[in-house]
Amino acid sequence: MGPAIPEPRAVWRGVVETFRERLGLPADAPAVTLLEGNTPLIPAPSIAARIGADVHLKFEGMNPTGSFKDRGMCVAVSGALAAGSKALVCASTGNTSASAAAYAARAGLRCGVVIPDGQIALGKLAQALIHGATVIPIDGNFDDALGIVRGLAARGDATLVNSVNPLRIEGQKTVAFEIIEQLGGRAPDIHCLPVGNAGNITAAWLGYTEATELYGIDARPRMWGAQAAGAAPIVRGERVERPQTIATAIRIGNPASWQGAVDARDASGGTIEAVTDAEILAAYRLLASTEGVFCEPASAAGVALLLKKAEAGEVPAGAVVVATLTGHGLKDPDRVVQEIELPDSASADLEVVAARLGL
Ligand code: AN7
Repeated sequence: MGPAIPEPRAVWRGVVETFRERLGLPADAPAVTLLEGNTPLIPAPSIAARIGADVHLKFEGMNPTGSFKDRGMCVAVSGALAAGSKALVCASTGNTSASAAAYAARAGLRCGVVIPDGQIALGKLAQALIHGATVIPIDGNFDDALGIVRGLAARGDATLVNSVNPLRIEGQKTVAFEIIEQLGGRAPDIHCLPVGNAGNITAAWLGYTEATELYGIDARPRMWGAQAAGAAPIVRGERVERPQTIATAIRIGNPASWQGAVDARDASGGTIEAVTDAEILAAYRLLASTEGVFCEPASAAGVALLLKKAEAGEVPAGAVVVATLTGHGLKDPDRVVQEIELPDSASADLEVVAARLGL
């Protein structure tokens, strides 16, 4: 007899089955799942040492389609199936469309996607197309696209799966449950994350709020939201007609969950502030080069804000900080190619290679 095959260490059944009691789905809703969720909470010792706090990265880029959207999409698509819907629609800066397309393929539903032409990172567009979505690029921005799909959904033609669909928020709130479990039964002191359409900050805050009852914990984090300086309507207190930023995921001028973000900020004693593209890219590079974690530019915005506030002396010593990294770095190959220098070719010779390596 050979050695015994070990039991699986844990059986993860995905967001819908794990949290079904708390998601507001009809009891007979099927679970459409790609086993999303259960993403790692990765310690960030280098950033921690730099700012004198206990920093962890909730790497949502480890979800099946490479972003946090899967956490809410699985619930929204499960709900759409339960309701007898035949088609999904969404507007997107990229990740929502990738996720919607994948879950639609899984569920056997049609998926229509409306995007701002030329403003979607290549990896995300490729995902939407390979999963079989019908993609319509428009000569407008995300906010225009959202207006169009809201209109389609209102006509009853398809289920809207942007985060204005409450089931998206229900699914995304589960990130807070996982963080509390992964921190050993406590909430962080501070939770940093990027803010675009503002569904995610709304959802995370809802999760922490529910967790006070679910887990009997009495502390919720301060929510620190980061908007890109060229797309910072909540910071400025007014719509931005022509949002601009290299962080295309959060190039949004009129967030649908604006009020949810303001409520999360105020109820948590937190803040929503702007970071420049240069600050976003510095955090993006720092995460990759010192922590070994490669996220997409928008995902680095929360860390950029953390670094900025640490610089200003606004991060209490020893604070437990969680930063959500919302999407994987491979989503946006064009950006990373602009940030690196591609190496010249060398002859296939050991000595030449050794010399180039400085070995
Ligand atoms: C990587 O895909 O809005 O504040 O249409 O892709 O909940 O909008 C994406 C948003 C942060 C902002 N990080 O989250 C879309 C879309 C990444 C993102 C955000 C997005 P919200």
